[in-house]
Amino acid sequence: MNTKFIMLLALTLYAITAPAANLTTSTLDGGGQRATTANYANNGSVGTIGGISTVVSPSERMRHGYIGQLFEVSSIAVTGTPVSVNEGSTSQLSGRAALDDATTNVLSGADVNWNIVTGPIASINASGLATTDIVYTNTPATARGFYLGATNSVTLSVLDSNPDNYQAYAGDGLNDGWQVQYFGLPPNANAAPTVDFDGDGQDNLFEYVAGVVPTNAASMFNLQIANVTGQPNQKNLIFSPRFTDRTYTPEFRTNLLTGTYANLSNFTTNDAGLVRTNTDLSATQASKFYRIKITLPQL
Ligand SMILES: [Ca+2]
Ligand SMILES: [Ca+2]
Ligand SMILES: [Ca+2]
Repeated sequence: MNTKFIMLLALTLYAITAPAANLTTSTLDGGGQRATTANYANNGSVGTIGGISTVVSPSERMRHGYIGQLFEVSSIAVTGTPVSVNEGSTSQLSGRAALDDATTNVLSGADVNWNIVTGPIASINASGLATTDIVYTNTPATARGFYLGATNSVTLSVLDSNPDNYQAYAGDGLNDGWQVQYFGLPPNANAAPTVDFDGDGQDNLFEYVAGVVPTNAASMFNLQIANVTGQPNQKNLIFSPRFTDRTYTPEFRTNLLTGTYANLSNFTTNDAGLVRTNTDLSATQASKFYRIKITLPQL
């Protein structure tokens, strides 16, 4: 009988402490005895049957080895891992419960009932795994957890990790947030890259790369070619708008019917606000045609 009793206690102890093996235990009653002979001494113990285990951070406090524990939940705190989560990805929701006897319990995602309050969360399964929607810009999303009468919410930050994957605006080479800004939520055929919605001769793709407004015909990329006073072998290429996150490469050709554009090599650059002036220092050809290549590194 004694043997069976001790084994049962040991199993009980293991089941309670196993999830937090690094906890420091205070023993209420070691239950051991000291046995001695002429040659040796032995301090026997049936183990740390009852005690309180604590972790300072994150706060955790458990009482183990008792036959039962009467408590009420004072409050819960819930979170997501990660809190900043990519669109179309997952965040594991979980929580902690503060009990009225100063115990703090860890709550798995399955311990808590979850509701989607607002924002791009597609679903939360029975294990508390939240799956986020596809977004066109970084968007907050809030979930609420319920546990034994207590409730708390967590706000995830759903990251726009792919700028060209949103519904009908996906995969067209235009930043979805930019399309929503000017043309509203999809679908809207006017937001397509080849459309010149404002009729200024520059299509949406060009206006996006150039950084101008696609719904305002007065907003467009301008390039002027001007003489340089006192320098007959130079020409000014004056263009705007010019932004620091784009690369502007002046190109030229000497015949519009044959040949291709080549990079201008001998020129200077001067910026004044949104206006850039490239001065071609070798404008010696009888005729010379210029264009500016604009490169936007990201969508
Ligand atoms: Ca996106
Ligand atoms: Ca797009
Ligand atoms: Ca246009």
